[in-house]
Amino acid sequence: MLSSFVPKETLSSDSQTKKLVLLGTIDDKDAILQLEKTHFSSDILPISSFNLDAHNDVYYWGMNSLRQDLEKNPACKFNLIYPASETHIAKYKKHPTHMIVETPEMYSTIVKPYIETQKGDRMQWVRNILHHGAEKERVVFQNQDYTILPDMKWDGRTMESLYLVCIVNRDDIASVRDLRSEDVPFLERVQKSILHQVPTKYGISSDQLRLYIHYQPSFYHFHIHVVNADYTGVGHSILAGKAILLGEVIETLKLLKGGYSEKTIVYEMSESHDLWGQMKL
Ligand code: M7G
Repeated sequence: MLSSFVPKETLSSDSQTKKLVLLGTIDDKDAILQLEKTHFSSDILPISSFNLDAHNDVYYWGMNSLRQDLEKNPACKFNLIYPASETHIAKYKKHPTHMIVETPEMYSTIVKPYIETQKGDRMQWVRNILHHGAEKERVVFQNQDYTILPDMKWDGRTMESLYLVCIVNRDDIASVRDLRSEDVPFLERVQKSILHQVPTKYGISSDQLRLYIHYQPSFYHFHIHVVNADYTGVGHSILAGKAILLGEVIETLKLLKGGYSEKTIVYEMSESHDLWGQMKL
């Protein structure tokens, strides 16, 4: 499938994170191909040839090519979305970002009805993991509360960029807005379990894990991002205005009688988001 990809437009290109997102087609249907240059492996010196641009005293610089090997030293990680919908394309296209001040009224009149429209086909990958054994060989741990597995963003090998996604088994929590103080014991149980299971599996200490959720998320089934605290190469994913730490959510819930639906939330929204037209001031 990948070899039939015909690029037609660059959706985004980030020189800092070394990511390129292309819109193209495969058999005349839209496809999104994301490429991310992989982290250097320190075990092997991968330089195959080089040009020296200049040197001065003890300093030398130039360009080099790398010896690549698909198993031990791959050049890139790819993510392919095929067929890609208009919503997928909008998500990956660079658009200006705005800060939204969402009041409880805006949530109940604009956002909640929108979320109801997002629970269909877009959530199929979540149902596949929870109920149909998808990615089952990759599951790190599961119990009656949740399933945790490598996020599709992670290359599965570089500990510095460890990125897991924890999907809860409850389908009554579409987003943080559905959480109430009664959910605190559930969230604390999940948090405690993640902080035990992930260090056991990956040999990282529990205080080196950043646990957060997104508002707005792309997918409205409650899930927690579990990421190496040192990893900052995830763009907007960890920014204030997108990520809320799970620990903060739990502490806030202890103070809010009616839960997150009664709180004003400030967050970012891209002009490409379906809700943007209705949320702008
Ligand atoms: P989000 O906060 O809803 O949206 O997170 P975001 O993509 O804007 O962060 C959903 C998370 O699930 C993201 O980190 C995705 O990379 C991850 N994810 C999405 N899909 C479709 C899959 C999948 O099929 N498998 C796995 N393992 N992770 C996925």
